[in-house]
Amino acid sequence: MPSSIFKWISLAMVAVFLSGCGSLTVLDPQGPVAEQQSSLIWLSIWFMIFIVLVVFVLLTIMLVKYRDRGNNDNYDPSIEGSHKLEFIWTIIPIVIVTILSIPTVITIYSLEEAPEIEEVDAQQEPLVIHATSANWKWIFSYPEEGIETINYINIPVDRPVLFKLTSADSMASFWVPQLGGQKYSMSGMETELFLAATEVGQYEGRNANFTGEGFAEQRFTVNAQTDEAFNEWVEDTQENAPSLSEDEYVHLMVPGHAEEMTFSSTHLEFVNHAYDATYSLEKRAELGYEAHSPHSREGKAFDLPILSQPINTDKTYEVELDDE
Ligand SMILES: [Cu+2]
Repeated sequence: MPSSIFKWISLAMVAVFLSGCGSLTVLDPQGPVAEQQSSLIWLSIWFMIFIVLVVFVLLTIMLVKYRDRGNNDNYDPSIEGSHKLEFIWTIIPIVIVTILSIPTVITIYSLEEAPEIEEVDAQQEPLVIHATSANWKWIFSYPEEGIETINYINIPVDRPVLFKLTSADSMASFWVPQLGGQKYSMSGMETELFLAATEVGQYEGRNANFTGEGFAEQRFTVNAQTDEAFNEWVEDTQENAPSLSEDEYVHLMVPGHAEEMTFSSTHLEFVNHAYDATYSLEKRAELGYEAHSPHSREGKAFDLPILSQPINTDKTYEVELDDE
């Protein structure tokens, strides 16, 4: 019975779409940047649904009205040189693209500015956080506060955050779906991204650009907190967290994962990867680490380290190389 098979397939598809993906976080914005992006997505979707509907209605009319009725004596299929028709099918796509591009361009330009937060009376200066990607972890520096975190950030709500993105090695993509994004981070340069959260909560962030073996776990947590909680955390970190030595920092340059860490100083004191694209490669070489082909028949050359606080600087990175 084809119809009952069709019914079961549809049901299975609904189940997959509802369960597998979890919630569509992109369409659940928790800040002004993500809100602008999600309204642009919805605007485009509704406009395109409208176009698809018009096309299908016209298709149905054409199929019914001009169907073969058996009296085709006067039918001449060769129409040529109709300026009217050519004008119509040229102008319609131009109008569609124009309607889609105007709000898109306006949104793109407005995302380059610090977002305005409607809930507050006085706009605060953006909080600056340097976000550095390194295979396969995220390093965050708060230069004004003089603190650094690995794989998580705390931010105050209702205040714009200016992320200065760069990478210690591979190009990565900084993405916090519920707050907005994404934007690429590249070594030897700096890209800027404004985000803001208007609701207290925990948001998932991740690398959205495939960078090999450990990519899937290159995630971080964004904790949006009240002003008081954030300031308390900053003070507590400045007083109680250990400082980050360069010796410890270079171990973060070795590909591998890291647990959440907190420091009372930043790596910007010894390197800013936006101005030094080869730092991580030099430091890896000093530690004895060499890149190994993931396609090697020998399997993994070494186990990826999982660094935790305090970083084990005794760890050596012995690498077995292929014979060839
Ligand atoms: Cu894709």
